[in-house]
Amino acid sequence: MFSRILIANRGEVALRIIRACKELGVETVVVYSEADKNAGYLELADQAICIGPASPAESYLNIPRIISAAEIANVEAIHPGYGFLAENAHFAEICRSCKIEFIGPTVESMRSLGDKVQARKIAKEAKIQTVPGSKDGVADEDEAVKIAAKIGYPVIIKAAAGGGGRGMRIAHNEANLRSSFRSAQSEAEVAFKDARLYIEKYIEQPRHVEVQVLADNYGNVIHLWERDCTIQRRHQKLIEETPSPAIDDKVREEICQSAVKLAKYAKYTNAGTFEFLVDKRKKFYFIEANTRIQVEHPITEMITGIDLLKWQIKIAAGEKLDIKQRNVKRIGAAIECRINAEDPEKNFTPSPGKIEFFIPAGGPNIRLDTHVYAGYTISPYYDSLVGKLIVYQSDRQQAINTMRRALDEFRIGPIKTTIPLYQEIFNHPDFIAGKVDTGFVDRL
Ligand code: MV4
Repeated sequence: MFSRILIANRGEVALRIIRACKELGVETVVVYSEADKNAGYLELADQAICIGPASPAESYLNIPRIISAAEIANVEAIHPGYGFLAENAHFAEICRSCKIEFIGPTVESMRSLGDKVQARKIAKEAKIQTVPGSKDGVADEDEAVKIAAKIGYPVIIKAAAGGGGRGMRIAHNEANLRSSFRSAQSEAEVAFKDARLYIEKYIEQPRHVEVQVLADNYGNVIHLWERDCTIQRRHQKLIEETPSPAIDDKVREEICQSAVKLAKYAKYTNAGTFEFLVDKRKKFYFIEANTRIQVEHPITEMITGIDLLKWQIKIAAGEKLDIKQRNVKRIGAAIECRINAEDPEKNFTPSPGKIEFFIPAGGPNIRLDTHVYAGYTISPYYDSLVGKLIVYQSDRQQAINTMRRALDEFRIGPIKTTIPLYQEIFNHPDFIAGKVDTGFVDRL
């Protein structure tokens, strides 16, 4: 096992990594920006190194500064958390060329699966169902029109380097497709410096179901069941739950086996997630892979009893995955609400500032992953995640009841949070019935 690692991240995930390391007996070095200098979790790390100003480009995204901190602190590995540099293959390559282990998959996996056109190709080769669409990238409008004529409208244009819905367009006819293609291309070029696009048949009112996997360096791959992340707004997930209320055990087994097959075919290592869309007829299609630990990982931990962060670090340190698939049990149901410092009454405008009162939810079956407390100031420089409220119960209905109680207990102010929105959702008949699609929050 490593004796010391560096955490190249901030906020709740930095704290989550510190917690895993404490239990593993690994020393932690956390880097921070000037905006985070008073953050409480800095006290819990063995060492904290300021790497620059608030602006991510000058701190959490600044590779030379992070590598310098790692060299000075003499760490054996870097954990990137999620966001920032977590899926940056160039960063992983630099870490490894400096003889610092990057806690994540190989550079090759990050490059191939990080490119969505490439990921689609790999999935097809592995005989995993993908959404009908272009075989490769689409060079120009005319080619897009040809493919759309073949698969039928509506189609969705996506960026090969895509993320967060940028460069994504839905087209209902040829004229529509031509103009959307051009605007998607320039958007992708600006956002990712990569204008490559591909197209897929547009799946109406899909559900987003993703499968968690763990894979070691010796070819052992297991899945840890699925998470349903259908409740989103503008491509930001709000609520995640497991098991998915949208699929039965037969589909669950098939989708989880597909993820394992794909991970094995791609020679994937470390923790990863394979995302699928599920249509109204319960057919599922692979859409993309996430080569990082995800925000919503705790719900999987709660139903399986497996600590994903600890396994991520153990695998990176070269340990063998000693959990057999048949021993990955699934007990009950878990739900997570991402509590954001945003005002749901004012179109989710960010609500940064000092937290004057903070009364956490507690009691049986509740987990609260947060780095904040009364007196903490939410910075306007970073995402507005205040914490993740997670409940686990014997079944979905009990979990909903526990979440309602937790949301009722949880008091944060005077900053605005998304708690009132969740109170509404957890009393909404469609959510309670598990009958929602990706348009649910917008309609609400
Ligand atoms: C789609 C789709 C419909 N058909 N692909 C959105 C983010 C990206 N990860 C994939 N996304 C979608 N891809 C096809 N072929 C609809 C979406 C989509 C979506 C997916 C899951 C959850 C919320 C969503 C909100 C809007 C669009």
